This record gives sequence, C-alpha cells and structure tokens, in this order.
Amino acid sequence: MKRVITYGTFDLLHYGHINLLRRAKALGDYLVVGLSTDEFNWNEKQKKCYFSYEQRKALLESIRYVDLVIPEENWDQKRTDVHEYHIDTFVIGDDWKGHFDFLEEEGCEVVYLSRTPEISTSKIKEDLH
Ligand code: C2G
Repeated sequence: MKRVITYGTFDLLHYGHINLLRRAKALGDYLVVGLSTDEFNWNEKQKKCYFSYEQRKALLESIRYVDLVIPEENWDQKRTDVHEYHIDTFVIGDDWKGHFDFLEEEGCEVVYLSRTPEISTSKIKEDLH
C-alpha cells in the first residue's frame, strides 16, 4: 500500500486541481490531502477563500482520487504528517519546486508535478469580475 500526500487551498475547485490530484493518486494507492484552513490561508498565504474550509473539504472528499482530507494549519506539520500517516511520497505542483526537498530527510520521496497551464483560482475571480 503506497501512500501519497499533497497540500493546498483548493478554493474554487477547478480542472488544474483535479489534474494534480489524479496524477498524485496514480503514484500510489492512497492519497491524503492536507487542506489549508481558513486561518492558515489568511495568516500565511494572504488568501481569502471564497469557500470555507468545511465547504472545500466536502468538495475534495467527493473526488474519487482523494482518500483522506486533513487540515493544514502551519508550514511545519509536513515533517510529522509524513510519519503520522505513513507517507511514502509527497507530491505538489512545480510552482513549489525545491521548497519541500527537506522531506527526503524524513525518508519521503518528493515529487513536483507540472502545473496545468491557463487556469488558476485568481484567474477565475478576475475573469468573473
Ligand atoms: N495546481 C496545478 N495547476 C493549476 C493550479 C494549481 O497543478 N493550474 C496545483 C498546485 O501546484 C498545488 C495544488 O494544485 O499542488 C493546489 O493548488 P493551490 O490550492 O493553489 O495550493 P497552494 O496555495 O499552492 O498551497 O503547503 C503547501 C501549500 O498549502 C500549497
């Protein structure tokens, strides 16, 4: 049983997110998603989400590729999450390339996947505006 983890805000869920989650799941058998809480988003990423944590969690849990959703409350929890959830592989979009290589020290494979071009939550908001 190969276990994979990824993290994100996943606000205004779109096909770029789905492309990431599908490829992340394809790297193993079980996918955990660390979902950024509203507080973490605002305090650490200056993101104000359209959907609340609970709404974003419900959306993610309805995706066939996602097996478990946990809260992402700080930048440091990844080091302990990979042990607590027995993670083999950490995956995230390559906009984060290099940022999480330290997880290899925890015995975790680190994979950066290409982002889906042309789509982002901020682009959706701009276009709708
Ligand atoms: N993503 C993608 N293609 C896009 C948009 C997003 O592949 N067009 C990926 C991102 O690279 C990320 C995931 O989808 O892996 C979630 O994106 P965001 O919700 O923007 O996540 P982010 O704010 O980057 O949070 O600790 C890590 C952070 O919580 C990551």
